[in-house]
Parts: sequence; C-alpha cells; structure tokens
Amino acid sequence: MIDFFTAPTPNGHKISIALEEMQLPYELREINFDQEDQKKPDYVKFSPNGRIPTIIDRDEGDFAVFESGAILIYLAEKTGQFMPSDIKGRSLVMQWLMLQMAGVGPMMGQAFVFLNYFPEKIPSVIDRYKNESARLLGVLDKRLGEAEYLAGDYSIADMATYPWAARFDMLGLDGQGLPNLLRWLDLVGDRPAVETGMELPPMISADERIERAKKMLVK
Ligand SMILES: N[C@@H](CCC(=O)N[C@@H](CS)C(=O)NCC(=O)O)C(=O)O
Repeated sequence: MIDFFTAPTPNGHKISIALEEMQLPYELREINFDQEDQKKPDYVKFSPNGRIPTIIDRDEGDFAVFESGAILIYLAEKTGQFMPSDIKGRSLVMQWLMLQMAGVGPMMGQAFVFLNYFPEKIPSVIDRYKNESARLLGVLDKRLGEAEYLAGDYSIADMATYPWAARFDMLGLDGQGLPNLLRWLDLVGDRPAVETGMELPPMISADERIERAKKMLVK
C-alpha cells in the first residue's frame, strides 16, 4: 500500500496518473494548502521541501519519496512499467523527464505566477517566462512530430509532461503552431488512467486557484 500526499495541481496529477496507470493500491491523502499542511512538522519530517507530491511506500518499510520526477522513477522501477530497461531507451525517458522537471514545469509555473497571481504586472518578467514556456512547448511539438510519445513509447515522461502541457491556455496561447502537441494531448488525455488521475483530486477552477495562490504568496 502507498500513501499518496497530494493536492489538485499539475505536479500532484503526474503521480495520480502514474498510480492509476500502474494499478498500484494507494490511499490518497489530500494536503490542504489553506491550512499549510505541507509546512507542518509531521509532513516535513518525511518530505523535507514542504511541498506535494510525496509518497510513503508502506510495503518498503515506510520508505518516503518526494519530488515528482523521483517518485515517477521509483514507481516505474518498482513495477517494471513505463520505462524501458535498455540503456538507450531508459536514457530517452530520462531526457524528456528531466526537460519537464527542469524546464517545462518551472517555466510554466513561474509564468502562471507572474501572469495571474502577483498584483504587480512586470512586463519583462512575464515575457521572459511566457516566451520560454512557449519555446519549450515548441520543443515538445517538434519531438512529437517525430515520435508518437516523448520517449518513443508511452512512458513516465509523458505522465510528467501531460498535466503541465494540457494547461497551455493559461499562458494565453491558443495551440496555433503546435499541431503535434495537440495530437499528443488528445492521445494521452483519452487514456482512462489519465482521465481518472487528472480528477484525483479534482482540479479547482482557475479563479479559485488564483485566490489560493495569492494567499500563499503573501505569507
Ligand atoms: N519540484 C517539485 C515541485 C513541487 C511543487 O512545487 N509543489 C507545489 C504544488 S504544484 C506545492 O506543493 N506548493 C505548496 C507550497 O509551495 O507551499 C516536484 O516536482 O515535486
């Protein structure tokens, strides 16, 4: 059994998708950001960065894993699914997973913050993060013109990228010039485990998310 600590955000949805795809038994424990559950000592003692997602594997001596990319790799290795074992296939998965973790997620996250959450609208900062996010979506689009999925076959790299890429409209982009990305978003989004995972917990409305984020930023 896996305890899964999460909230309705893209980084959380990566893991709900993976747990559903891998059909692992798990218990979802929702972290309440309004009450700052993620900063409480009981949580930080096993998730030192004070953020979601985190898992505790009860079948492995209560082994805790934080950071969504590390959790995806752990789950893929635990189940032997969604990551090839040959050195090149595994490297391809890691490359696209790392691009999500170091590029797509942080850039889109900062773009959302400076576009929607901060009261000051700073054009140079907004442009920097928006343009970099758009550039990275273009990199994904080009790759998806060459391969069906990011690493060739469907893998944890797709699970990591989908919940972020699916929200490109929040950057004010309309998908123009990203035909391969749109094809892949439909393909991945139609998977039953992805449909279920994206609702665990259900996404809150954009307005509610903006209000919550504003409260977190002033603390
Ligand atoms: N690199 C981390 C990022 C985790 C992260 O930023 N989580 C956000 C939600 S998407 C969070 O817990 N925010 C609460 C906070 O900042 O206090 C990962 O991929 O797991």
